[in-house]
Amino acid sequence: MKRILTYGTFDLLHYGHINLLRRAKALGDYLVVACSTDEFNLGKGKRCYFSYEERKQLLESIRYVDLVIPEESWEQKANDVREYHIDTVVMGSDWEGSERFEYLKDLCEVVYLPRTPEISTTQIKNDLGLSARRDA
Ligand code: C2G
Repeated sequence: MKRILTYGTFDLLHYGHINLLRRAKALGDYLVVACSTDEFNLGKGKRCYFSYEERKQLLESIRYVDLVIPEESWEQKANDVREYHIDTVVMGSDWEGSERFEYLKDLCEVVYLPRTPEISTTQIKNDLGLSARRDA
């Protein structure tokens, strides 16, 4: 049983996210997705359109996803790899070479997959003239 782990915000879930999750799952048998909490995002100056609970619910409905856990800090990754017995951490290529992930190579395989071009949460928001959720 090869266990895969990936991290992300996954706001305004789109086909670029799905492409990443599908390819990540194809590398193993069990996919854990660490979804960033609203508090963690605020610390990064990010406000999501969907709350953590809403983003978690969307991720749990995806056939490739086996478990969703909260991403609450930059520092939790090594513990996640140990706690969930992870063989491979997978991220999109925008993270390639980042020290946020490279150090995990001492613990597990780290794989960067090509990003899906021409789609992003930011682009969707810009195209729709959205900033943050109106009733948030
Ligand atoms: N992604 C992709 N193609 C896109 C958009 C996103 O492959 N067109 C990938 C990203 O590379 C990432 C995942 O989908 O691996 C989730 O993307 P985001 O929700 O934008 O995640 P991010 O803000 O990069 O958060 O600790 C790491 C962070 O939680 C990552």
